[in-house]
Amino acid sequence: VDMTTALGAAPIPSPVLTASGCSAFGQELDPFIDLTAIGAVVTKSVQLRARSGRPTPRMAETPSGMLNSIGLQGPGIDGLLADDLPWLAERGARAFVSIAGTRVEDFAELAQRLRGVPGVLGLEVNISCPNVESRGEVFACDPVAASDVVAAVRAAADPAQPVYAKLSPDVTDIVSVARAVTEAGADGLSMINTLLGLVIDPDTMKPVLGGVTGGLSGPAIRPVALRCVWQVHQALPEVPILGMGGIRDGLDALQFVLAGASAVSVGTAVFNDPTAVARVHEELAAALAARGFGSLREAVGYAHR
Ligand code: RRO
Repeated sequence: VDMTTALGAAPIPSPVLTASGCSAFGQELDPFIDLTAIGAVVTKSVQLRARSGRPTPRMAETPSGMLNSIGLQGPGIDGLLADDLPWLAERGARAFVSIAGTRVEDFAELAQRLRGVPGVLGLEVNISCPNVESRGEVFACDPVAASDVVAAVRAAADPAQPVYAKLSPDVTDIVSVARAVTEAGADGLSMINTLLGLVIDPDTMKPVLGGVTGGLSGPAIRPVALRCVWQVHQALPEVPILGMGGIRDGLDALQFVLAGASAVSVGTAVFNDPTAVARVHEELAAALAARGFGSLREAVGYAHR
């Protein structure tokens, strides 16, 4: 099965990528998988300045998924450019860099700083982190605010680097957000970020997370993510979709492809299995072959036809 796909114009040998936030900058997975064989390492969202994030505890497991309130912990763009991106480039791994900010200008400056950086395949514009200081900072919850960020990033970014907008499931109509950011210049869409949730400890009778609410990931959100991919592909069939949300095996990934995703990210599943990204690639290839597909491309959106 021909598993090649593309993010924008850039061809990649595998449609299976890491998901932002779950494998840092790839270093943690390097002992377990060949980072050059996966589609790309999607990095943890980077901001202009280094941040320590929200108070701990900031991860909580539930029977159906994981809740996090990390709060954008990270090295900042200077650290990313000095250490993490050279580390990936030296190994020949492709980086899809997630960028985040609180102002439109922050996003534009980050895109500017990443122009022409070796190994940087493209940008994932994180306008949907649920763990920000105010809901007003979740640009993806408002089509106009979301488009302003995407337009600024597209204008500032390297023309050779595709710009994907990462959308939030916490909206009433994800298709209108998808349409707005696409019209603003997004080359593709990443769906979905985590779903806003809460866990209370019955013993302490208080919220488990230091940040109170958090983003829910893992199997619990898979049908929500799949529904988002389906609705957006139905409305905007020409727009490439990087699908994510609870994918842990090849048949999960297959569902996202059939719904319209031309690539997928594996996030929470790596915590149980650090080989998950490579394993999902093999299982997806086998699942496509077993269903008579000669290539991944033939299967993208098949469930709509
Ligand atoms: O760092 C986080 O708290 C975080 C981010 Br930036 C995000 O986009 N999604 C998420 O679940 N957590």
